[in-house]
Amino acid sequence: MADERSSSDGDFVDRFPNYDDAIDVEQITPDEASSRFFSDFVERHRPCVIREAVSHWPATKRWQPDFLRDRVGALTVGASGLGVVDEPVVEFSLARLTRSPSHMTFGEFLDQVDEPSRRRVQIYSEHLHALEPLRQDLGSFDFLDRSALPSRFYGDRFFISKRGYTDWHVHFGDETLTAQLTGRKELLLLPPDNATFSTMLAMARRGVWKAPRATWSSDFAALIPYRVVLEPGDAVYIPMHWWHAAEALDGDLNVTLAQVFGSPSRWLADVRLKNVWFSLAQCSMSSVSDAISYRQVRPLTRFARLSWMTARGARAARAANGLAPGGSAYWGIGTDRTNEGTAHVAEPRSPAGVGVARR
Ligand SMILES: O=C(O)CCC(=O)C(=O)O
Ligand SMILES: [Fe+2]
Repeated sequence: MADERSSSDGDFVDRFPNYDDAIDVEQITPDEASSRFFSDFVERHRPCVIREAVSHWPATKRWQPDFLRDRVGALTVGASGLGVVDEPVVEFSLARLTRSPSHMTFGEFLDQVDEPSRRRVQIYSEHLHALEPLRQDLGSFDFLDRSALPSRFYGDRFFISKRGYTDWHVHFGDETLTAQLTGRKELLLLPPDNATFSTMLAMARRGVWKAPRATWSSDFAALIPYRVVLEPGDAVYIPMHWWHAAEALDGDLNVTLAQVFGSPSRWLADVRLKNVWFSLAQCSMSSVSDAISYRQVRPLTRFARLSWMTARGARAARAANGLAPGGSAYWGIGTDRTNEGTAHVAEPRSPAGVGVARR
């Protein structure tokens, strides 16, 4: 079942239960996406991979080490709340907001990618402007007007690495289109049923990648993942509430750009609805920082404290990290949308387009 064209050389994803029986994520062409993306996937909460969705973006051809070194090698990457790390990362983890940065130039980062003794190195940016000089190398999705659908939590996220691994997590408030620009990336996904959610919640608290096989519960061992390998130019739709993990393959430079968009599913994250079992309380128990992803939900009194904590976390991180010297590139700890004062304030959203209902 697993995609024949690409065997994994991953350190992590292929250790997941039932990896060999993984179910292929359904694949469609960009043309098919124009007519089917919303009706067959978004509205049904089904992931899909749109092959060659962004292969017209110049980045998918140009963003190789020599080109990047030449164009942005001198950029200082305040290498993020994550720092330049060689451990797996967990998206939305509070740790990345508070860890001290290790500034380096992008060129120095590329040196580390080249360094054979360094198996894994990764940086993460929630700021599209981080690679501002190369912005013209990015484009849009033919089948989705993102401008009509204002982004929510961390609208644009770069994952740049050698063998980078993002541990299992779930997006509570966002739909994501994750586009592969350089190198291959393997993703596993799990559907959003109750059994999966409670099993994964327990595991993710500790870090799924850290759990030795001997400690797996029978519920965890029974999970069967969906799997996809992205080639440069492909994009995968990760529906809200689908747990996922991602690993960069092959040991070369790997660049992924994840972008979010709105959809009718957003009401599923609205904790004001009594029957929403993905409650903020449940979410906050998994990790306080997960609650950040709720900041577009109108603040409720009983959640004010949590919001305040996350706003404070963001402030502390900004103070600890400062802006990268010599530019506005601001790596790893957020976009202007995470600045203090806005972290817990929900902006009224303008009406969404593309057949998207507004609550
Ligand atoms: O590319 C990665 O490492 C993580 C991707 C991801 O989690 C996302 O796009 O939401
Ligand atoms: Fe994610």
